[in-house]
Amino acid sequence: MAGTEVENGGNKELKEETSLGLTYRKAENFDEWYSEVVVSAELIEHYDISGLYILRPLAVEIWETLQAFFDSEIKKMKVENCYFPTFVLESHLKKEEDHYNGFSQEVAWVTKSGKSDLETHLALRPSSETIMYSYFSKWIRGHRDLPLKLNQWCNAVRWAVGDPTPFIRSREFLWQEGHSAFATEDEAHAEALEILELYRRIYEEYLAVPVIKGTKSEVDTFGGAIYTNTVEAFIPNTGCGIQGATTHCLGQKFASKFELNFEDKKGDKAMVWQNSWGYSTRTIGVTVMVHGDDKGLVLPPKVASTQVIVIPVPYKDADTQEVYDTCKTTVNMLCEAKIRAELDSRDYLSLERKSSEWEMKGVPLRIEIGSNDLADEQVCVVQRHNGAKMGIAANADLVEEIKKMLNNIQQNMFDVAKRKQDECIQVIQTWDEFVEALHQRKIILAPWCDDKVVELDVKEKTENEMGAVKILCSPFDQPKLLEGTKCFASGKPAKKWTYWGRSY
Ligand code: 87F
Repeated sequence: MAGTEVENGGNKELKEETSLGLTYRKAENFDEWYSEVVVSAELIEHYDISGLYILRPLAVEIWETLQAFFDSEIKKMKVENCYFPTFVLESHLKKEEDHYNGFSQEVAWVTKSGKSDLETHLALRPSSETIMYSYFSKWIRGHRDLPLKLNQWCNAVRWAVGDPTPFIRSREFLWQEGHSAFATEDEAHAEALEILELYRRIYEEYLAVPVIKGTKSEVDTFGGAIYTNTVEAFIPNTGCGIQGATTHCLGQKFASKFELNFEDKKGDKAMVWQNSWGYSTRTIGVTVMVHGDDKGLVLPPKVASTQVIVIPVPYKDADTQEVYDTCKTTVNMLCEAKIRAELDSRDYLSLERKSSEWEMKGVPLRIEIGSNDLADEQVCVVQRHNGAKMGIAANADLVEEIKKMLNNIQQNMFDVAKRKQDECIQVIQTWDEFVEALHQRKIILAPWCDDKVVELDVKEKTENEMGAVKILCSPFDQPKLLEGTKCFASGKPAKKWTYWGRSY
């Protein structure tokens, strides 16, 4: 973008001297807006192969922050990091059929080396259950080898056809995948909940995105699992739900196929209980969708690699040196207090151009310091998330003030997102109310009979009109189900409250 010349009513003008801006508006063309933001904010660059994206430093820095948090939390739980190869033998991948059949269409294969065909085809890992568990059987002998709790930070490849979306649905993504084996079923259930709570904290405490914890319906339960827990996020603009992260209780499904047996305390032969769990760079996409606006990205302070950008505003006749010096001192003061502050010292760009660039990149706070501010002994602070602008005394309290502001922004972004999510949810009782709420792009909370056939029927009935509607999850936090409540879709007795909606 730098220095491109654009025609402007006969006058050539440098584009870099104008504000950047987006072509699309979030409220009007959400999909185009999203595609434009992720590129303009320099989170990604498009790659030569469809569905693959280059993650630029801004995206990787967010990922690293989430990674640092999660990695230290799972280490407290005695999970150990490891690394298994990317390639998996066809025979291993097909060992657990339920698992393989559900996903076989998305597996990418290596079939050649140079000019010769490979004798055995190798798949690129779409997930590592089948890669790891052959070795678990080697490492688990007796009860003393349990629990075995491993995690790996890696990429995964799922060659889906259909519309790819950066971060949300890409053919290669970064994630962590955790795989554990326990002597008892109870330990597996407990871990599945403990990890889900960490996923909630990633979304709510770091990304300021409210999520709902729940269980996936039978239709969406991972084929190799006995149940799948999820944290679901909502995108108010599209009225769509999105699976944020999952923990699967695999029961003994894989264990029986991979012969994960051990000698228990009594000396009897027993089979392990397993979980697998993961979250991916999709987290970044959800954050962009929830918080972004017409000026670009809006980053929650906790994950923003630059939290405060300091911009000198020199005037021609004024003392420029003093302005620059004050800016530098301010940046140093903030950095000493562990605030991630940076100076924008580029003297070839206007204030307007710099401001819109940092706004595009979602930097939570912008401090502008000019000669007038020096005279008034203050600095001008602009908040990215709500545009609020205010003068703050440039004294010893400045650092504390900025810290407070960053904390407030983090909380405020969550509160606003939570309010929007609440507004987006509609409680319904009947089919007519369901259809009406769907037309209003609502996420629906409805009493359900818990019958798979009914879910599939709803999916089919809604397919043409507005894109198939499915169950997002049955929330752990269940509203009271009054005696005699009927399923909105089948009229049979309702068993639980369930969230329905279109989904990414
Ligand atoms: C696509 C192709 C092949 C999802 C796939 O969720 C295999 C798979 O196994 C596949 N898509 N899955 C399920 C992944 C289950 C589980 N694995 C550990 C996770 C989290 C990390």
